[in-house]
Amino acid sequence: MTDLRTAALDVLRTQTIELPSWAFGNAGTRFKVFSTPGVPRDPFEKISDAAQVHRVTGVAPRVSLHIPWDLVDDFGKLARHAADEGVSIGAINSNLFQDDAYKLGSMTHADPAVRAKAVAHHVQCIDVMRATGSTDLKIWLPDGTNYPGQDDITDRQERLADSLQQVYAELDPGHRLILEYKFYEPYFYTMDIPDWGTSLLHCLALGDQAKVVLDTGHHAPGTNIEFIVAQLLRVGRLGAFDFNSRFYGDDDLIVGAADPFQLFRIMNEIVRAGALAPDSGVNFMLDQCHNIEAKIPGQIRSVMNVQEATAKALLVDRDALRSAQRDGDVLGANGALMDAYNTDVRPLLAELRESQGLPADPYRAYLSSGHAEQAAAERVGGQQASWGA
Ligand code: PSV
Ligand code: MN
Ligand code: MN
Repeated sequence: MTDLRTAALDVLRTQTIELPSWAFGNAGTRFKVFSTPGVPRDPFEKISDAAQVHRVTGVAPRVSLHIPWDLVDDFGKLARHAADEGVSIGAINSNLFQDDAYKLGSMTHADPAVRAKAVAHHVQCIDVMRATGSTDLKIWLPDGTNYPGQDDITDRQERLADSLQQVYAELDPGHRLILEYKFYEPYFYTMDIPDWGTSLLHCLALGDQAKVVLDTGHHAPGTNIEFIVAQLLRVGRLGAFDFNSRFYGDDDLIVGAADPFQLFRIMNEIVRAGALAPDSGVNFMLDQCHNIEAKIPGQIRSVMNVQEATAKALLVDRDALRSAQRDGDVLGANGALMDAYNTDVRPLLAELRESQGLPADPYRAYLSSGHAEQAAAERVGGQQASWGA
């Protein structure tokens, strides 16, 4: 156990988690967006708030941007601001879901002029990557249809493949195109990238710089997500996670809140494959909205939940697990996993943080820092982020 603990601490020291800029603005559902005092008024303040999370956790050094939500005149200045705050710019998310032209599709649209507009938006995003030092272009394709017969399923795939190819051709050598899937919403009959298989097929056709993004909220209830993780890791195509949790649909709740055991099972596959290392090519991102809870503490809690699931996965006695599996010892093998899952890892994580000069409890440290009160006093008219933006 001591060796496992020491080895776990060594790996945990290298873990990083990327935060979404949109988690710091006001968010809501299509029914209501609640506003919170002190929310950021612009992308610069979103980055400053993300930096607060990094300051107390030490493991959240990057911030994903969403374009055009985070559009600024000078992206070099935004990147410098991030650096001054001790963080950097992570994935650049494109946005194909808030434009009237895309009602019947964007990259899949029957009209070549609409497809060209969608491709041009990605060229703009790649320019943002160049200006900010970002390496990941993240595409979630909201295209789909609502009624059988509305459009030709295969033609839409061909048009999508062509549009993606045009975007891919614009990437620089160090860039990646990471492609997300989602089984429903905003369309309800077909989505053009509904599942990991479709995303993977497009990535394989594009080339080595294309990888799949797995958003934990984007599957049918009951889907075995860790199986998908294992499969994508096998073929070197798991590019990133969008972590969140869900009870029903794409709820975007705090990761690990609804089903901490699922998060542990996912991280167990990651650890098994050695995919936690910073050079593994897997970007651990959050994609969440804090509709009713405080935003910075919500992100801190999310980061801590990922750390806890990771620590538990690192405590799995792999030798005992392997030998039980080899012996066909069903309950012994399951027990090896459950022993790790049932371990209280909070003391281990407190030890880790203190050894790095960080607060043992980042959540409490932030609450007592006075930052929230100060932001509420200084900022008036916070920006509405996410769906209503
Ligand atoms: C879509 O549901 C999604 O998961 C994509 O990643 C979007 O870009 C993001 O949510 C916005 O919150
Ligand atoms: Mn997502
Ligand atoms: Mn989503």
